Amino acid sequence: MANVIVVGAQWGDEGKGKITDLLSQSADVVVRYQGGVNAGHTVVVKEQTFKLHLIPSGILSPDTDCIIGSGTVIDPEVLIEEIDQLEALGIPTKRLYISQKAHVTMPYHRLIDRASEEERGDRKIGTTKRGIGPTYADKAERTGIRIVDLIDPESLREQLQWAIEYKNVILEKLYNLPPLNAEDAIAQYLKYADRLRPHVIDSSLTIEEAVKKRHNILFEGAQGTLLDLDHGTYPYVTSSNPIAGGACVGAGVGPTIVDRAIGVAKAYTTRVGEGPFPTELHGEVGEELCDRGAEFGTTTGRRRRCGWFDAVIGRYAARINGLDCLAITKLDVLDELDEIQICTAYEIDGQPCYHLPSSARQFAKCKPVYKTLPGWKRSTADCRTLDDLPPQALDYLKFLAELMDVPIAIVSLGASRDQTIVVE
Ligand code: 2SA
Ligand code: MG
Repeated sequence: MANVIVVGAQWGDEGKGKITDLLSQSADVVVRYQGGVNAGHTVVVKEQTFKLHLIPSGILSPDTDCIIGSGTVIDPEVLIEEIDQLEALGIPTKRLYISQKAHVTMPYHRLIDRASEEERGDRKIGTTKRGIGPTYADKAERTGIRIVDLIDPESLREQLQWAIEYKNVILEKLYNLPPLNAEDAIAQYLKYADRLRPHVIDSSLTIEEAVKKRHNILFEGAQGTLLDLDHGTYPYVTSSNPIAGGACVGAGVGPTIVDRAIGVAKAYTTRVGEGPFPTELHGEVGEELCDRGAEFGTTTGRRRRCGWFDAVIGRYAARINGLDCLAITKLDVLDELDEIQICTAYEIDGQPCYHLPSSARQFAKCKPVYKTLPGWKRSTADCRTLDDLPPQALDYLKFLAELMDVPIAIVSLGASRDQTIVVE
């Protein structure tokens, strides 16, 4: 296995949770390196469904250490709920560790996320309203409160007192919202701190020890390449770096310890939130993909927009992440279709375009150029090797890998662990 980064190759929800869960069975350590409770992973084990937002899905493997890395933002209330939910189902959380350097989402972050989205009107991002952007904005503005401060009562008291005075001005003057009570917030976060303190570590030290012992480390990305703050479809992005490069920053390791980057992509495309989406389907086929794929947000329940596989984006993800191989998920969702389309290039004002444009205005003008392939009209849910697949499904996968110039290592055909083809 070695040290591997699992990264979303599209706009998130590619099924990284399932792939991480599979790979974490041979991992000693799983590190989540960015994002916060905006993420949502659904993992199904023995007919039990787990919805995880912050805790890496590796927690389901009993011998795996799970680290929530320094590049993440942590909403303690949600994290504690998640811990309680797992414990109630008999899944131990003793091996869950939290980086001292991760930033803490505060009540004002959630309020500001919600209020600023409303204020933006037509220019809204379609955020999850979980306070992610404002938490990262404070980190960059250097007014953030980190886990190391949360668990130090004096530090928390002093910093939160000041932060709430400062944020109350914004809440009242800018958004016309009632002020927050600092004492109430401090009391609440002191309680959260008591719950989380046993899990807090200096994570880069722990990871270094694992590297020295030649343990297998899996770096788990949330969201996806196209939602990356620097390399995604800005401004319709999240406020962190889901790309493979983000793993080094967000885990606190050097690039030399990473062996491989695996890109996870759905056999079609989805997007939740605002922003251009060239291959989006508005008619019956889009509805069918959404229904068959159960395309609803794990965190917000929002219906995801659905469309054909976009190889321009795929090639871009291969480049930005330096992908070694691919995990293609939800192939079974295409089982009933007569024909399947793949976007091989775009056209902008009648001119061909083979690379993702950086300008949001140009991207909004992109019209997909499609190649149509025949469907296979047969269930793939029980296929366990490539040879079991209908020839049309195999051709579809081959074409997709060729367009992206990345080999396929894993194909997923359903939510359960066993509905998987591992390509030898
Ligand atoms: P935010 O809340 O500031 O990160 O939102 C900014 C953009 O990032 C998108 N985003 C996501 N896209 C897909 N999946 C995500 N996680 C949840 C899920 C989303 C949900 O697994 O389904 O439940 O709605 C996720 N998180 C952030 C978001 O839609 C904005 O476009
Ligand atoms: Mg998700």
